[in-house]
Amino acid sequence: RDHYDVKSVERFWQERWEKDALYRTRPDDRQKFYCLEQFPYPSGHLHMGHVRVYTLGDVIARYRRMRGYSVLHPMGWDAFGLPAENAAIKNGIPPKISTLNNIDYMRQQMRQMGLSFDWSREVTTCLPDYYRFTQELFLLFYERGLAYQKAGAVNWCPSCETVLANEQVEDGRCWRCDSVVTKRDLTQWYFRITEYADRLLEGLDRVDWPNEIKAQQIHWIGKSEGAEVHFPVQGLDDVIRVFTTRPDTLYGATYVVLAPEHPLVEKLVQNRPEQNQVREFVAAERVRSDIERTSETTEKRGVFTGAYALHPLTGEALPIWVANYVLVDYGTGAVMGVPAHDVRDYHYATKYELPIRPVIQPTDGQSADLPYVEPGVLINSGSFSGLASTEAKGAISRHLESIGRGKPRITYRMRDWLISRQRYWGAPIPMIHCPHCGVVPVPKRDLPVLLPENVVFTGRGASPLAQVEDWVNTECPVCHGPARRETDTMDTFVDSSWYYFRYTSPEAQDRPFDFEQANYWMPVDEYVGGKEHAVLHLLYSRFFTKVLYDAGWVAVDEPFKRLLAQGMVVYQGAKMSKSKGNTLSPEEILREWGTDATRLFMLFAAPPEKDFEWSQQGVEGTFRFLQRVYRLVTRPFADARASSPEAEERVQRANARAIKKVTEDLGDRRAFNTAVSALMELTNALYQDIEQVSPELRQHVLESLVLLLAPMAPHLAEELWHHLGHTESVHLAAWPDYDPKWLEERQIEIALQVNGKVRGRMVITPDWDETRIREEALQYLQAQIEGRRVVKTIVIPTRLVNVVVA
Ligand code: ANZ
Ligand code: ZN
Repeated sequence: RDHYDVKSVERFWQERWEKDALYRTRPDDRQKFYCLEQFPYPSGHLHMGHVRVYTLGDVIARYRRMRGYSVLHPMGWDAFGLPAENAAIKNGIPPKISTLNNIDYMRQQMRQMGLSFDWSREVTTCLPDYYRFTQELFLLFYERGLAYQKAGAVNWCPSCETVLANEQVEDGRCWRCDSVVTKRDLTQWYFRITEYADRLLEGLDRVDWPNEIKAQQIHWIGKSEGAEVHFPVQGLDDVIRVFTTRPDTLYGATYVVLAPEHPLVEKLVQNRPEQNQVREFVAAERVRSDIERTSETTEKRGVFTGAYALHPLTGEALPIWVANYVLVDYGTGAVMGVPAHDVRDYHYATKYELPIRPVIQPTDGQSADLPYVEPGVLINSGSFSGLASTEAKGAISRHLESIGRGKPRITYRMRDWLISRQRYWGAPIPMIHCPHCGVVPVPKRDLPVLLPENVVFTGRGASPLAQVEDWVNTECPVCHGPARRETDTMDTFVDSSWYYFRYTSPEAQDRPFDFEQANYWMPVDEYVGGKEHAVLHLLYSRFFTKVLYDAGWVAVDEPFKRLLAQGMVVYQGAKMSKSKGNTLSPEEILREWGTDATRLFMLFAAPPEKDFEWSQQGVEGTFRFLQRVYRLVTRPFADARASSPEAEERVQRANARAIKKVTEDLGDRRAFNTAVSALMELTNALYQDIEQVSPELRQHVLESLVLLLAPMAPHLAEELWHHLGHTESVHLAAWPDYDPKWLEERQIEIALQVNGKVRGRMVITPDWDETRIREEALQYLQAQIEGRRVVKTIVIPTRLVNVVVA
């Protein structure tokens, strides 16, 4: 046969691998390697992005297994979340049923891809045997003072009908549905991630991640060093505390601004003529989204409160304003206006005719255009005049501290993680509200707090759980009086913050995971996933791991040692999406080309971190390549022919080169695309010379071709491995090795003759074949044979070329 039947070969081996439980893992005394791909949300079908991530992870896992590592390569389902609940509102199918159906279908698709997962470790976050531990972890956070309830303005997605964490608001829009996010006042549960801000920054130095993602996390955490300055309110006991990164500009402050939501606003305006105007302004601004309020193009608006604050060093009375450009949840929610040196303040002061007072001058003494935002030398700043602004920052902060009117302060942009959701399909927050005892945790022995199933999905108002009376009404675990359950569920990002621990011991019953197993397998050595989770999942998981480390549960405080952030799958130049009508169905592609050709093309067409463009010709090309490999290995050989030492040397060299290249590319370089090219070169080289090598060498190099192919085209490799006479799986075989002598460049000088007379010499290396030697020699001798007819060219590869001319 010159064409192998892809479908039946692939199906045959998939069934066999499953039957033999080939990818089951147990800790042993080999070096471990934990290879993980982000688990999918069970939407119903795999998309091409999934096919790409799981292919990349699978290649890495298979390669490490063959290198002799004990490899953990698990898969599971991030199975809670809004889409299943929205579907229930639309079609009445309970989220649990639709989710489990989707999982069955997608698991089947993954099996068809021949992925080397250890399915005995499958984890499903929406099942009670998982979410009881999500709840237990919530209780751990609560015990450690890291879970708390707080009232305040929160992000609200009007279309998802739930609150969102700050990380889930992208440019003022909901990460899930793109609606503009508004604000609501609610009491919600938070995780105190801000307590870990510095450690989340520091830990980035110890992980091998793309700089781009590290930079996004650093920016998100947003550490800002400066000072808090206290401005006493004239006539009241209150003090306005402002946060500034430029205490050196303090003498240039000409007014003070509060955020519309600042708690002092109401008190300041009481019984003043300005009160109604201020209240109207505040009410109007509060309903605006942050995106509207802070966008560059939004006009800076504000109102005077009628009240004054006293400058902490000069005692001057400065007007207090309320303005839209000050955010309540950054710094202290109040700023000092320094129009001469801050762009926003400059526009604001110009608009409302507030004084502009320069206090920083360029070091060259030249006068600068305002606003002048660079560092310089202080002027008009009392005894601090003449100091450089960098020194003045510290000097003024220290002085403020010594007189009790301020102190150095660090502010972070990151906020605590808001984890309550007013939705059904998530892990219930295991807390009870008792009229006598207050908020009481559900005792561990009462976990899980099961999701009730008799629920009406309306999609309106509070959590659907609030309407299930016999679920909500419960007994207080402390006083045994009547009490009510918390009806919010947890953000699904809580579920995915610890699933990689669960994989290490999915059967653990008395705690979320077995500490010993976790310590054997963690950290994840290679994590493959998308860039879109840079400040969501990847930040939350690092936070969780640090908390577990502090609790003494695990020995690592960074979960993912190495991160491979794969690019997108594009088709006709655009990111694939349903709305663009340019989606590809993995089902059809896999049916038409088979798994191996699809995998190989994805690996070949682009380095993993770059976008990958799907093309029909591309996959056809890899399909043909695999057929060519099949024919090469399975063709009958006539052993009678004499072997040629030159051909054998070329084959040895081609083999050694390919092994070296593929080993490097599948290892630390992760350059799968060039690994595929190396296999193509080896295949070509073998086609040239395979007939002229000894049967032993032939068997040896065909085996190494098949071994190198195994991580990338696992089915064909398995088929060919058995064809070559093996009975064990190629995926348990050892990675091929080579003798480095075959990589040494050996140079040979050969004589160039015209009609038997030596006319020159040429240096070649042993990998040159006859065609190349002939062509280069003719080139070299061009002048000597010019104008004469070449009758024939005799090539003796190790010695000479003789050109016979008429
Ligand atoms: C006075 C000043 C003078 C400022 C100057 C800047 C330049 P980053 O780097 O982002 O931390 N600010 C403080 N809290 C704010 C809030 N809640 N909403 C809006 N703006 C706020 O920026 C810190 C600076 O942003 C602070 O320093 C403050 O303005 C402003 F020549 O104080 B500055
Ligand atoms: Zn009670």
